[in-house]
Amino acid sequence: MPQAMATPTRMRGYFEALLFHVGAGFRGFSCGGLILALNGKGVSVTTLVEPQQKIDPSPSQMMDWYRQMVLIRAFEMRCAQSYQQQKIGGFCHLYVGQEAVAVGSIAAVRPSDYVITAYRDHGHAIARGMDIHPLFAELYGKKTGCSHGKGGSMHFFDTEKNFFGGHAIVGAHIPLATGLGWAAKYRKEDRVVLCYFGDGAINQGSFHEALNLAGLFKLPIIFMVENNGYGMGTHLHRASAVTDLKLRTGDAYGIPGKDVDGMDCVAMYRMMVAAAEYCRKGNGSIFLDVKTYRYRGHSMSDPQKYRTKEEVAQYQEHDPIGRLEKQLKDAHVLDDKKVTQISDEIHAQVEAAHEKADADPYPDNTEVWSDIYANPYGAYQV
Ligand SMILES: Cc1ncc(C[n+]2csc(CCOP(=O)(O)OP(=O)(O)O)c2C)c(N)n1
Ligand SMILES: [Mg+2]
Repeated sequence: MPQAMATPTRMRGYFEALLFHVGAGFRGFSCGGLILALNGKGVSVTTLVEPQQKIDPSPSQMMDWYRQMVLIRAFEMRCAQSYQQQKIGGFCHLYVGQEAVAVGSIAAVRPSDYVITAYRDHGHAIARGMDIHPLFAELYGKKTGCSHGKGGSMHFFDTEKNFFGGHAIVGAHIPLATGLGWAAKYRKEDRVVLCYFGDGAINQGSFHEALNLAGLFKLPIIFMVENNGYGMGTHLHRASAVTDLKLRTGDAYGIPGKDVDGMDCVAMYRMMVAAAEYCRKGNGSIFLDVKTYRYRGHSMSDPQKYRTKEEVAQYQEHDPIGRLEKQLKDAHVLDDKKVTQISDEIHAQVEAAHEKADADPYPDNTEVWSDIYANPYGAYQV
């Protein structure tokens, strides 16, 4: 059927779009990068954030991102192997395919900024600069793990690096991000919060409560949905009434939204530079609908009956690592020989960290009683 043909569905779409714009005319209007929102106290005008197209990352920055993405992927492939060898207990959700999101975004902010994410957290931890040995140790339940072997795959954590996890319950960490944003603003600290979550979290009540408060208090938070199209085996179109996710935050919570190509590390970086600047200037929060894709199943135990191999292959053609590799080759800073050298180095690094963690001791039995309650006032006394 020709693209422009007016089918009943298409006609209904036009009609709905017309109604939306007429409705928007009464609430305010949007055009030319401006959002005008009417509220009870008058009119507030917010300039929409545009990606910083003029910012060209240097070849050495891009090489650094390339190495990070190759490291994340090699780490994940080793995790898949270790899971099959039953070295990893509990769930294990791999980040393969989504590497450019964590790497491009974290590269655009400062070490003092806060990072918090959901359970698919391996990529964020590595992009935040965590060493991979305590990560393997955490997966294997070892004493040397970043959460003393008691958290596992979904609970990587490093407060010294301002990485606040690793959270298993869908949407539960989004209010924590609002709390981090509130703390930064209350203490007058120049920090932004990077909060990542999946498209499955968008329909949780916690998402809406957290965004309402972030919008109300104009908190410096970049809310990022890693929109990989699926919440477990359910496609976004089967779970969300409105699938253009940025429409759900602007009018509702006064938080402007943008789409970003999450398969392109450079695009991700440019958008994040602008988003962080917007937040640091005291404008409030930003919402990014980051289009990405996971190549592996939801978790290691997913038979993936809800999608075809052809669909996965289509996305793999736009692989974020391959894309950055091509950009670097076009810029003559990378060639096939160097690609092989980097790959060999990183695979050796991953194997060494895995072997070390595998040989590490398990925690003592007494560890069962520690890290249960935070008690900043000393031992509880009756
Ligand atoms: C409150 C809650 N409900 C259900 C689950 C089970 N669950 C784990 S992951 C998941 C899907 C989430 O998908 P999405 O947010 O898109 O993240 P992705 O796995 O794609 O990264 C569900 C329903 C959970 N962990 N928490
Ligand atoms: Mg998803």
